[in-house]
Amino acid sequence: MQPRPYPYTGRKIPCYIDGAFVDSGEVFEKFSPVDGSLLALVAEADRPLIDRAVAAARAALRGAWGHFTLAERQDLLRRVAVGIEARFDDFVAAEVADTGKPLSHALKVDIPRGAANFRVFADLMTARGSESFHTDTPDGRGALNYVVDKPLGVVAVVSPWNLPLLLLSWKVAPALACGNTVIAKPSEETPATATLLAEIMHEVGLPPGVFNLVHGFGPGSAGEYLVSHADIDAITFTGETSTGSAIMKNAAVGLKPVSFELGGKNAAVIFADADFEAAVAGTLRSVFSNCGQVCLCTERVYVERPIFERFVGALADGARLMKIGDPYDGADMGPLISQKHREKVLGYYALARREGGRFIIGGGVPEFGDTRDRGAFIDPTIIIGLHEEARCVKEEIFGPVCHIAPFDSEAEAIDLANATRYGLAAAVWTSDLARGHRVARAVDAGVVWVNEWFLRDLRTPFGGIRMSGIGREGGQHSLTFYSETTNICVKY
Ligand code: NAD
Ligand code: 6OD
Repeated sequence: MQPRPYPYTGRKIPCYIDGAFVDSGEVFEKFSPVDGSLLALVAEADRPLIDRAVAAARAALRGAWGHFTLAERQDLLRRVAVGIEARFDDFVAAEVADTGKPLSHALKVDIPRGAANFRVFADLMTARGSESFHTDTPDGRGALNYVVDKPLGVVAVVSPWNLPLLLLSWKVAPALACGNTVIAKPSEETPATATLLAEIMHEVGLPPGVFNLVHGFGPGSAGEYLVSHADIDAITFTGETSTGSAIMKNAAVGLKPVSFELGGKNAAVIFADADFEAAVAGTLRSVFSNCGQVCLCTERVYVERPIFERFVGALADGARLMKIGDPYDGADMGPLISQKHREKVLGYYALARREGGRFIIGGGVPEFGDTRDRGAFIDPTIIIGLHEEARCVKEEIFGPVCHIAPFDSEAEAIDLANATRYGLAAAVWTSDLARGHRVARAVDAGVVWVNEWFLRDLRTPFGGIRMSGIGREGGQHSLTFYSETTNICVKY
Protein backbone atom coordinates (compact mmCIF):
# COMPACT_ATOMS: atom_id res chain seq x y z
CA MET A 1 0.00 0.00 0.00
CA GLN A 2 1.29 3.47 -0.90
CA PRO A 3 1.41 6.01 1.91
CA ARG A 4 -1.88 7.88 1.98
CA PRO A 5 -1.86 11.53 3.00
CA TYR A 6 -2.29 12.30 6.66
CA PRO A 7 -5.96 13.26 6.94
CA TYR A 8 -5.16 16.51 8.77
CA THR A 9 -2.32 17.83 6.64
CA GLY A 10 -2.69 21.59 6.30
CA ARG A 11 -5.51 21.95 8.80
CA LYS A 12 -5.82 21.99 12.55
CA ILE A 13 -6.98 18.84 14.33
CA PRO A 14 -10.12 20.00 16.14
CA CYS A 15 -11.89 18.99 19.33
CA TYR A 16 -15.52 17.85 19.01
CA ILE A 17 -17.96 19.31 21.52
CA ASP A 18 -21.74 19.16 21.57
CA GLY A 19 -21.97 18.02 17.95
CA ALA A 20 -19.58 20.66 16.54
CA PHE A 21 -15.89 20.71 15.63
CA VAL A 22 -14.01 23.36 17.59
CA ASP A 23 -10.51 24.52 16.68
CA SER A 24 -10.22 27.91 18.37
CA GLY A 25 -7.83 28.68 21.23
CA GLU A 26 -4.42 27.23 22.04
CA VAL A 27 -2.72 24.68 19.82
CA PHE A 28 0.09 22.18 20.27
CA GLU A 29 2.29 20.48 17.69
CA LYS A 30 2.22 16.84 16.72
CA PHE A 31 5.50 15.54 15.26
CA SER A 32 6.19 12.38 13.27
CA PRO A 33 8.14 9.72 15.18
CA VAL A 34 9.51 8.50 11.83
CA ASP A 35 11.39 11.64 10.76
CA GLY A 36 10.59 14.34 13.31
CA SER A 37 8.59 16.42 10.83
CA LEU A 38 5.56 18.44 11.92
CA LEU A 39 2.39 16.47 11.15
CA ALA A 40 -0.25 18.90 12.38
CA LEU A 41 -1.33 21.50 14.87
CA VAL A 42 -3.85 20.23 17.40
CA ALA A 43 -6.49 22.32 19.17
CA GLU A 44 -5.89 22.05 22.91
CA ALA A 45 -8.95 22.04 25.15
CA ASP A 46 -8.71 24.56 28.00
CA ARG A 47 -10.78 24.44 31.16
CA PRO A 48 -13.79 26.35 29.75
CA LEU A 49 -13.96 23.94 26.82
CA ILE A 50 -13.88 20.96 29.18
CA ASP A 51 -16.71 22.63 31.12
CA ARG A 52 -18.65 22.92 27.86
CA ALA A 53 -18.01 19.28 26.99
CA VAL A 54 -19.17 18.07 30.40
CA ALA A 55 -22.27 20.30 30.27
CA ALA A 56 -23.09 19.02 26.77
CA ALA A 57 -22.66 15.41 27.86
CA ARG A 58 -24.89 16.01 30.89
CA ALA A 59 -27.58 17.68 28.78
CA ALA A 60 -27.45 14.89 26.21
CA LEU A 61 -28.24 12.33 28.91
CA ARG A 62 -31.48 14.19 29.62
CA GLY A 63 -32.26 14.68 25.94
CA ALA A 64 -33.20 12.32 23.12
CA TRP A 65 -30.31 9.95 23.82
CA GLY A 66 -31.78 9.15 27.22
CA HIS A 67 -34.87 7.82 25.47
CA PHE A 68 -33.16 5.82 22.73
CA THR A 69 -34.14 2.18 22.73
CA LEU A 70 -31.42 -0.43 22.93
CA ALA A 71 -32.06 -1.30 19.29
CA GLU A 72 -31.51 2.34 18.30
CA ARG A 73 -28.22 2.50 20.21
CA GLN A 74 -27.09 -0.78 18.69
CA ASP A 75 -27.95 0.46 15.22
CA LEU A 76 -25.82 3.58 15.73
CA LEU A 77 -22.86 1.60 17.07
CA ARG A 78 -22.98 -0.77 14.10
CA ARG A 79 -23.10 2.22 11.78
CA VAL A 80 -20.00 3.59 13.48
CA ALA A 81 -18.24 0.27 12.72
CA VAL A 82 -19.33 0.51 9.09
CA GLY A 83 -18.21 4.14 9.00
CA ILE A 84 -14.71 3.21 10.22
CA GLU A 85 -14.50 0.50 7.58
CA ALA A 86 -15.67 2.90 4.87
CA ARG A 87 -12.76 5.21 5.73
CA PHE A 88 -10.38 2.38 6.55
CA ASP A 89 -7.48 3.84 4.54
CA ASP A 90 -7.76 7.22 6.23
CA PHE A 91 -7.75 5.59 9.66
CA VAL A 92 -4.72 3.48 8.71
CA ALA A 93 -2.85 6.51 7.36
CA ALA A 94 -3.63 8.51 10.49
CA GLU A 95 -2.59 5.76 12.91
CA VAL A 96 0.60 4.95 11.02
CA ALA A 97 1.62 8.61 10.78
CA ASP A 98 0.94 9.40 14.44
CA THR A 99 2.70 6.31 15.83
CA GLY A 100 5.17 5.25 13.12
CA LYS A 101 3.99 1.66 13.59
CA PRO A 102 4.39 -0.82 10.72
CA LEU A 103 1.60 -0.60 8.17
CA SER A 104 0.81 -4.30 8.69
CA HIS A 105 0.06 -3.67 12.37
CA ALA A 106 -2.41 -0.89 11.64
CA LEU A 107 -3.99 -2.92 8.83
CA LYS A 108 -4.39 -6.14 10.80
CA VAL A 109 -4.76 -5.04 14.40
CA ASP A 110 -5.48 -1.39 15.19
CA ILE A 111 -8.16 -0.38 12.73
CA PRO A 112 -10.04 -3.69 12.38
CA ARG A 113 -10.21 -3.89 16.20
CA GLY A 114 -11.46 -0.29 16.33
CA ALA A 115 -14.42 -1.29 14.17
CA ALA A 116 -14.88 -4.65 15.92
CA ASN A 117 -15.16 -2.98 19.33
CA PHE A 118 -18.34 -1.16 18.21
CA ARG A 119 -19.90 -4.29 16.68
CA VAL A 120 -19.05 -6.61 19.54
CA PHE A 121 -20.43 -4.38 22.28
CA ALA A 122 -23.59 -3.73 20.25
CA ASP A 123 -24.04 -7.51 19.96
CA LEU A 124 -23.22 -8.18 23.61
CA MET A 125 -26.07 -5.91 24.71
CA THR A 126 -28.52 -8.29 23.01
CA ALA A 127 -27.26 -11.18 25.08
CA ARG A 128 -27.27 -9.22 28.33
CA GLY A 129 -29.57 -10.70 30.96
CA SER A 130 -30.74 -9.45 34.30
CA GLU A 131 -31.06 -11.02 37.75
CA SER A 132 -34.42 -11.68 39.43
CA PHE A 133 -35.39 -13.44 42.66
CA HIS A 134 -38.61 -14.47 44.31
CA THR A 135 -38.34 -13.47 47.97
CA ASP A 136 -40.45 -15.03 50.72
CA THR A 137 -42.03 -12.59 53.20
CA PRO A 138 -43.49 -13.25 56.70
CA ASP A 139 -47.02 -12.43 55.52
CA GLY A 140 -46.81 -15.09 52.85
CA ARG A 141 -47.39 -12.70 49.93
CA GLY A 142 -43.78 -12.63 48.82
CA ALA A 143 -41.96 -10.15 46.63
CA LEU A 144 -40.21 -9.98 43.31
CA ASN A 145 -36.69 -8.58 43.28
CA TYR A 146 -35.28 -7.66 39.93
CA VAL A 147 -32.36 -5.69 38.63
CA VAL A 148 -32.30 -2.77 36.22
CA ASP A 149 -29.03 -1.61 34.64
CA LYS A 150 -29.00 2.15 34.06
CA PRO A 151 -26.25 4.24 32.48
CA LEU A 152 -23.59 5.55 34.87
CA GLY A 153 -23.96 8.99 33.31
CA VAL A 154 -21.12 11.15 31.97
CA VAL A 155 -18.04 8.99 31.46
CA ALA A 156 -14.51 10.43 31.10
CA VAL A 157 -12.34 8.27 28.83
CA VAL A 158 -8.56 8.86 28.95
CA SER A 159 -6.44 6.73 26.67
CA PRO A 160 -2.78 6.20 25.65
CA TRP A 161 -0.81 6.35 22.41
CA ASN A 162 0.32 2.79 21.82
CA LEU A 163 -2.88 1.34 20.27
CA PRO A 164 -4.77 4.61 19.94
CA LEU A 165 -8.05 3.74 18.21
CA LEU A 166 -8.20 0.23 19.62
CA LEU A 167 -7.90 1.34 23.24
CA LEU A 168 -10.09 4.43 22.95
CA SER A 169 -12.92 2.53 21.23
CA TRP A 170 -12.52 -0.37 23.70
CA LYS A 171 -13.97 2.09 26.26
CA VAL A 172 -16.17 4.37 24.16
CA ALA A 173 -18.12 1.53 22.52
CA PRO A 174 -19.35 -0.21 25.70
CA ALA A 175 -19.95 3.13 27.42
CA LEU A 176 -22.28 4.21 24.60
CA ALA A 177 -23.82 0.74 24.32
CA CYS A 178 -24.91 1.09 27.96
CA GLY A 179 -26.49 4.49 27.27
CA ASN A 180 -23.84 6.78 28.77
CA THR A 181 -22.46 9.96 27.27
CA VAL A 182 -18.72 10.26 26.81
CA ILE A 183 -15.91 12.79 26.87
CA ALA A 184 -12.85 11.15 25.37
CA LYS A 185 -9.30 12.43 25.66
CA PRO A 186 -6.81 10.56 23.48
CA SER A 187 -3.08 10.89 24.05
CA GLU A 188 -1.49 14.12 22.89
CA GLU A 189 0.79 11.89 20.80
CA THR A 190 -2.08 10.36 18.80
CA PRO A 191 -4.86 12.85 18.10
CA ALA A 192 -5.80 11.78 14.57
CA THR A 193 -7.80 8.53 14.66
CA ALA A 194 -9.86 9.78 17.60
CA THR A 195 -10.77 12.85 15.53
CA LEU A 196 -11.68 10.69 12.54
CA LEU A 197 -13.88 8.73 14.92
CA ALA A 198 -15.60 11.98 15.93
CA GLU A 199 -16.24 12.63 12.21
CA ILE A 200 -17.88 9.19 11.95
CA MET A 201 -19.98 9.82 15.08
CA HIS A 202 -21.13 13.07 13.48
CA GLU A 203 -21.92 11.42 10.13
CA VAL A 204 -23.99 8.59 11.63
CA GLY A 205 -26.09 11.14 13.50
CA LEU A 206 -25.20 10.57 17.11
CA PRO A 207 -27.12 13.30 18.98
CA PRO A 208 -24.98 16.31 19.98
CA GLY A 209 -23.20 15.90 23.32
CA VAL A 210 -23.32 12.10 23.36
CA PHE A 211 -19.71 11.77 22.19
CA ASN A 212 -17.28 14.61 22.85
CA LEU A 213 -13.58 14.68 22.07
CA VAL A 214 -11.01 16.88 23.79
CA HIS A 215 -7.33 17.10 22.95
CA GLY A 216 -4.48 18.01 25.24
CA PHE A 217 -1.94 16.82 27.75
CA GLY A 218 -2.27 15.37 31.24
CA PRO A 219 -1.27 17.55 34.20
CA GLY A 220 -2.31 21.21 33.89
CA SER A 221 -4.18 20.46 30.68
CA ALA A 222 -7.24 18.71 29.27
CA GLY A 223 -6.55 15.37 31.01
CA GLU A 224 -6.40 16.81 34.50
CA TYR A 225 -9.27 19.26 33.88
CA LEU A 226 -11.43 16.38 32.72
CA VAL A 227 -10.72 13.84 35.46
CA SER A 228 -11.01 16.50 38.19
CA HIS A 229 -14.32 17.86 36.88
CA ALA A 230 -17.02 17.71 39.55
CA ASP A 231 -19.79 16.78 37.11
CA ILE A 232 -18.39 13.60 35.58
CA ASP A 233 -19.76 10.32 36.91
CA ALA A 234 -16.94 7.86 36.19
CA ILE A 235 -13.40 7.65 34.85
CA THR A 236 -12.04 4.93 32.62
CA PHE A 237 -8.31 5.18 32.03
CA THR A 238 -5.59 3.24 30.23
CA GLY A 239 -1.98 4.30 30.66
CA GLU A 240 0.91 4.37 33.05
CA THR A 241 0.52 3.17 36.61
CA SER A 242 1.80 6.49 38.01
CA THR A 243 -0.82 8.37 35.96
CA GLY A 244 -3.48 6.01 37.30
CA SER A 245 -2.39 6.95 40.80
CA ALA A 246 -2.66 10.68 40.02
CA ILE A 247 -6.10 10.21 38.46
CA MET A 248 -7.28 8.17 41.42
CA LYS A 249 -6.53 11.10 43.75
CA ASN A 250 -8.90 13.20 41.64
CA ALA A 251 -11.47 10.42 41.58
CA ALA A 252 -11.31 10.13 45.37
CA VAL A 253 -12.63 13.68 45.81
CA GLY A 254 -16.02 12.87 44.33
CA LEU A 255 -15.83 9.09 44.97
CA LYS A 256 -16.00 8.46 41.22
CA PRO A 257 -15.87 4.85 40.03
CA VAL A 258 -12.68 4.05 38.13
CA SER A 259 -11.68 1.40 35.64
CA PHE A 260 -7.89 1.28 35.22
CA GLU A 261 -5.78 -0.64 32.70
CA LEU A 262 -2.19 0.16 33.70
CA GLY A 263 1.39 -0.89 33.15
CA GLY A 264 3.03 -4.30 33.33
CA LYS A 265 6.32 -6.16 33.60
CA ASN A 266 5.12 -9.27 31.88
CA ALA A 267 6.88 -12.63 32.02
CA ALA A 268 7.21 -15.39 29.44
CA VAL A 269 8.06 -18.84 30.83
CA ILE A 270 9.58 -21.26 28.34
CA PHE A 271 9.88 -24.90 29.35
CA ALA A 272 12.39 -27.23 27.70
CA ASP A 273 9.53 -29.36 26.34
CA ALA A 274 8.02 -26.42 24.40
CA ASP A 275 7.76 -26.45 20.62
CA PHE A 276 11.05 -24.58 20.25
CA GLU A 277 10.34 -22.79 16.98
CA ALA A 278 6.87 -21.73 18.13
CA ALA A 279 8.23 -20.46 21.45
CA VAL A 280 10.93 -18.42 19.70
CA ALA A 281 8.50 -16.99 17.14
CA GLY A 282 5.91 -16.24 19.83
CA THR A 283 8.47 -14.56 22.07
CA LEU A 284 9.83 -12.48 19.20
CA ARG A 285 6.30 -11.22 18.72
CA SER A 286 5.64 -10.70 22.43
CA VAL A 287 8.86 -8.74 22.97
CA PHE A 288 9.11 -6.66 19.80
CA SER A 289 5.56 -6.08 18.50
CA ASN A 290 4.78 -2.39 18.09
CA CYS A 291 8.40 -1.70 19.10
CA GLY A 292 7.65 -3.26 22.50
CA GLN A 293 4.93 -0.71 23.13
CA VAL A 294 2.03 -3.00 23.94
CA CYS A 295 1.10 -3.23 27.61
CA LEU A 296 1.04 -7.02 27.19
CA CYS A 297 4.58 -7.20 25.79
CA THR A 298 7.06 -9.51 27.46
CA GLU A 299 9.99 -7.80 29.21
CA ARG A 300 11.10 -10.76 31.38
CA VAL A 301 11.80 -14.11 29.72
CA TYR A 302 12.52 -17.19 31.86
CA VAL A 303 13.89 -20.21 30.01
CA GLU A 304 14.45 -23.71 31.41
CA ARG A 305 18.21 -24.21 31.73
CA PRO A 306 18.74 -27.08 29.24
CA ILE A 307 17.57 -24.88 26.36
CA PHE A 308 18.71 -21.51 27.72
CA GLU A 309 21.75 -20.90 25.49
CA ARG A 310 19.98 -22.19 22.38
CA PHE A 311 16.91 -20.06 23.06
CA VAL A 312 18.92 -16.88 23.67
CA GLY A 313 20.81 -17.47 20.40
CA ALA A 314 17.64 -18.16 18.40
CA LEU A 315 15.80 -15.13 19.78
CA ALA A 316 18.79 -12.93 18.99
CA ASP A 317 18.99 -14.37 15.45
CA GLY A 318 15.28 -13.66 14.95
CA ALA A 319 15.68 -10.11 16.26
CA ARG A 320 18.66 -9.47 13.96
CA LEU A 321 16.49 -10.47 10.98
CA MET A 322 13.78 -7.96 11.83
CA LYS A 323 13.56 -5.04 9.46
CA ILE A 324 13.56 -1.72 11.29
CA GLY A 325 12.42 1.35 9.44
CA ASP A 326 9.70 3.14 7.57
CA PRO A 327 6.13 1.90 8.24
CA TYR A 328 5.38 1.70 4.51
CA ASP A 329 8.60 -0.15 3.65
CA GLY A 330 7.71 -3.60 4.99
CA ALA A 331 9.21 -2.84 8.40
CA ASP A 332 8.73 -5.33 11.23
CA MET A 333 9.51 -2.64 13.74
CA GLY A 334 9.03 1.11 13.54
CA PRO A 335 10.25 3.84 15.90
CA LEU A 336 9.26 4.49 19.48
CA ILE A 337 6.46 7.03 19.86
CA SER A 338 8.72 10.06 20.47
CA GLN A 339 12.23 11.29 21.13
CA LYS A 340 11.20 11.80 24.75
CA HIS A 341 10.17 8.18 25.13
CA ARG A 342 13.38 7.08 23.41
CA GLU A 343 15.37 9.01 26.04
CA LYS A 344 13.54 7.06 28.72
CA VAL A 345 14.20 3.67 27.08
CA LEU A 346 17.86 4.54 26.37
CA GLY A 347 18.14 5.52 30.02
CA TYR A 348 17.12 1.96 30.92
CA TYR A 349 19.68 0.54 28.46
CA ALA A 350 22.37 2.61 30.22
CA LEU A 351 21.06 1.52 33.61
CA ALA A 352 21.16 -2.15 32.55
CA ARG A 353 24.86 -1.71 31.71
CA ARG A 354 25.53 -0.20 35.12
CA GLU A 355 23.54 -2.99 36.75
CA GLY A 356 25.84 -5.58 35.14
CA GLY A 357 23.68 -6.74 32.23
CA ARG A 358 25.24 -8.33 29.15
CA PHE A 359 23.80 -7.14 25.85
CA ILE A 360 23.31 -10.03 23.40
CA ILE A 361 22.06 -7.62 20.75
CA GLY A 362 21.12 -3.96 20.60
CA GLY A 363 21.49 -1.33 23.29
CA GLY A 364 21.71 1.71 21.05
CA VAL A 365 20.16 3.60 18.17
CA PRO A 366 20.28 2.52 14.50
CA GLU A 367 21.75 4.89 11.92
CA PHE A 368 20.09 5.19 8.53
CA GLY A 369 21.89 8.12 6.93
CA ASP A 370 18.59 9.71 5.93
CA THR A 371 15.61 11.56 7.45
CA ARG A 372 14.87 8.61 9.74
CA ASP A 373 17.84 9.69 11.84
CA ARG A 374 15.58 12.52 13.02
CA GLY A 375 12.98 9.98 14.15
CA ALA A 376 12.75 7.95 17.36
CA PHE A 377 14.16 4.62 16.20
CA ILE A 378 15.94 2.35 18.65
CA ASP A 379 17.64 -1.04 18.56
CA PRO A 380 15.78 -4.19 19.51
CA THR A 381 17.65 -5.31 22.59
CA ILE A 382 18.22 -8.57 24.45
CA ILE A 383 19.98 -8.55 27.81
CA ILE A 384 21.11 -11.40 30.07
CA GLY A 385 22.91 -11.60 33.38
CA LEU A 386 20.95 -9.06 35.43
CA HIS A 387 20.15 -9.73 39.07
CA GLU A 388 16.44 -10.34 39.68
CA GLU A 389 16.37 -7.24 41.91
CA ALA A 390 17.85 -5.02 39.19
CA ARG A 391 15.63 -2.05 38.32
CA CYS A 392 15.62 -3.14 34.67
CA VAL A 393 14.03 -6.43 35.76
CA LYS A 394 11.55 -4.73 38.08
CA GLU A 395 10.40 -1.59 36.23
CA GLU A 396 8.33 -1.29 33.07
CA ILE A 397 10.52 0.00 30.21
CA PHE A 398 7.92 -0.09 27.40
CA GLY A 399 10.39 -0.58 24.58
CA PRO A 400 11.73 -3.38 22.36
CA VAL A 401 13.76 -5.03 25.09
CA CYS A 402 13.76 -8.13 27.25
CA HIS A 403 15.93 -9.70 29.89
CA ILE A 404 16.37 -13.48 29.70
CA ALA A 405 17.22 -15.63 32.72
CA PRO A 406 17.40 -19.39 33.25
CA PHE A 407 15.36 -21.49 35.70
CA ASP A 408 15.66 -25.07 36.97
CA SER A 409 12.19 -26.11 38.13
CA GLU A 410 8.52 -25.35 37.58
CA ALA A 411 8.22 -23.96 41.11
CA GLU A 412 11.16 -21.63 40.54
CA ALA A 413 9.70 -20.43 37.23
CA ILE A 414 6.40 -19.56 38.93
CA ASP A 415 8.19 -17.72 41.75
CA LEU A 416 10.24 -15.72 39.25
CA ALA A 417 7.21 -14.84 37.13
CA ASN A 418 5.35 -13.69 40.26
CA ALA A 419 8.20 -11.62 41.68
CA THR A 420 6.74 -8.35 40.47
CA ARG A 421 4.45 -5.62 41.77
CA TYR A 422 2.63 -5.72 38.43
CA GLY A 423 0.32 -8.47 37.18
CA LEU A 424 -1.06 -7.82 33.73
CA ALA A 425 -0.16 -10.67 31.37
CA ALA A 426 2.06 -13.73 31.01
CA ALA A 427 2.86 -16.35 28.38
CA VAL A 428 3.70 -19.99 29.14
CA TRP A 429 5.31 -22.20 26.49
CA THR A 430 5.16 -25.99 27.03
CA SER A 431 3.97 -29.08 25.18
CA ASP A 432 2.74 -30.59 28.47
CA LEU A 433 -0.81 -29.29 28.64
CA ALA A 434 -1.32 -30.36 32.25
CA ARG A 435 1.67 -28.22 33.13
CA GLY A 436 0.31 -25.40 30.95
CA HIS A 437 -2.95 -25.30 32.90
CA ARG A 438 -1.17 -25.66 36.25
CA VAL A 439 1.39 -22.91 35.67
CA ALA A 440 -1.17 -20.57 34.10
CA ARG A 441 -3.29 -20.83 37.25
CA ALA A 442 -0.29 -20.27 39.51
CA VAL A 443 0.92 -17.13 37.75
CA ASP A 444 -0.49 -13.92 39.26
CA ALA A 445 -1.70 -12.01 36.20
CA GLY A 446 -4.98 -10.90 34.68
CA VAL A 447 -4.36 -12.72 31.39
CA VAL A 448 -2.19 -15.81 30.86
CA TRP A 449 -1.61 -17.28 27.41
CA VAL A 450 -0.42 -20.86 26.96
CA ASN A 451 1.48 -21.39 23.69
CA GLU A 452 0.19 -18.04 22.39
CA TRP A 453 0.40 -14.32 22.97
CA PHE A 454 -2.17 -11.52 22.43
CA LEU A 455 -4.85 -13.84 21.06
CA ARG A 456 -8.00 -11.94 21.95
CA ASP A 457 -11.66 -12.84 22.36
CA LEU A 458 -13.50 -9.65 23.24
CA ARG A 459 -15.98 -11.49 25.45
CA THR A 460 -13.27 -12.41 27.96
CA PRO A 461 -12.26 -10.39 31.04
CA PHE A 462 -9.23 -8.19 30.43
CA GLY A 463 -7.25 -6.32 33.05
CA GLY A 464 -4.48 -6.52 35.58
CA ILE A 465 -3.87 -7.15 39.24
CA ARG A 466 -1.76 -5.16 41.72
CA MET A 467 -0.13 -2.15 40.00
CA SER A 468 -1.50 -3.27 36.61
CA GLY A 469 -5.00 -2.05 37.15
CA ILE A 470 -8.35 -1.95 38.83
CA GLY A 471 -11.32 -3.86 37.47
CA ARG A 472 -11.83 -5.80 34.28
CA GLU A 473 -12.96 -4.74 30.83
CA GLY A 474 -14.24 -6.99 28.07
CA GLY A 475 -17.60 -8.67 27.50
CA GLN A 476 -20.04 -8.43 30.40
CA HIS A 477 -17.30 -6.91 32.59
CA SER A 478 -17.33 -3.73 30.53
CA LEU A 479 -21.12 -3.63 30.58
CA THR A 480 -21.08 -3.99 34.36
CA PHE A 481 -18.62 -1.11 34.81
CA TYR A 482 -20.51 1.25 32.51
CA SER A 483 -23.85 0.58 34.27
CA GLU A 484 -25.41 1.58 37.53
CA THR A 485 -27.24 -1.42 38.94
CA THR A 486 -30.58 -0.80 40.64
CA ASN A 487 -32.50 -3.41 42.58
CA ILE A 488 -36.27 -3.04 42.42
CA CYS A 489 -38.29 -4.94 45.00
CA VAL A 490 -42.05 -5.31 44.32
CA LYS A 491 -44.32 -6.73 47.00
CA TYR A 492 -46.79 -9.21 45.47
P1 NAD B 1 0.30 7.98 30.17
O1 NAD B 1 -0.20 7.53 31.49
O2 NAD B 1 1.47 8.86 30.12
O3 NAD B 1 -0.85 8.74 29.36
C1 NAD B 1 -2.09 8.14 29.11
C2 NAD B 1 -3.15 9.22 28.98
O4 NAD B 1 -3.30 9.88 30.22
C3 NAD B 1 -2.80 10.30 27.96
O5 NAD B 1 -3.99 10.66 27.29
C4 NAD B 1 -2.31 11.44 28.84
O6 NAD B 1 -2.44 12.71 28.26
C5 NAD B 1 -3.20 11.28 30.04
N1 NAD B 1 -2.69 11.84 31.29
C6 NAD B 1 -1.41 11.91 31.70
N2 NAD B 1 -1.35 12.43 32.95
C7 NAD B 1 -2.63 12.70 33.32
C8 NAD B 1 -3.22 13.27 34.49
N3 NAD B 1 -2.49 13.64 35.55
N4 NAD B 1 -4.57 13.40 34.53
C9 NAD B 1 -5.32 13.01 33.48
N5 NAD B 1 -4.82 12.48 32.34
C10 NAD B 1 -3.49 12.32 32.26
O7 NAD B 1 0.53 6.64 29.33
P2 NAD B 1 1.12 6.51 27.86
O8 NAD B 1 2.57 6.88 27.94
O9 NAD B 1 0.21 7.21 26.94
O10 NAD B 1 0.97 4.93 27.59
C11 NAD B 1 1.93 3.99 27.96
C12 NAD B 1 1.55 3.34 29.28
O11 NAD B 1 0.24 2.83 29.21
C13 NAD B 1 2.42 2.15 29.63
O12 NAD B 1 2.68 2.19 31.00
C14 NAD B 1 1.55 0.95 29.30
O13 NAD B 1 1.83 -0.22 30.02
C15 NAD B 1 0.20 1.48 29.66
N6 NAD B 1 -0.85 0.76 28.94
C16 NAD B 1 -1.62 -0.15 29.62
C17 NAD B 1 -2.60 -0.87 28.94
C18 NAD B 1 -3.45 -1.90 29.64
O14 NAD B 1 -4.43 -2.34 29.03
N7 NAD B 1 -3.15 -2.28 30.86
C19 NAD B 1 -2.79 -0.65 27.60
C20 NAD B 1 -2.00 0.27 26.93
C21 NAD B 1 -1.02 0.98 27.62
O1 6OD C 1 -6.97 -6.18 23.20
C1 6OD C 1 -7.46 -5.45 24.06
O2 6OD C 1 -8.67 -5.41 24.30
C2 6OD C 1 -6.58 -4.62 24.88
N1 6OD C 1 -7.20 -3.89 25.84
C3 6OD C 1 -5.27 -4.56 24.64
C4 6OD C 1 -4.37 -3.77 25.38
C5 6OD C 1 -3.10 -3.64 24.95
C6 6OD C 1 -2.18 -2.80 25.64
O3 6OD C 1 -1.33 -2.11 25.10
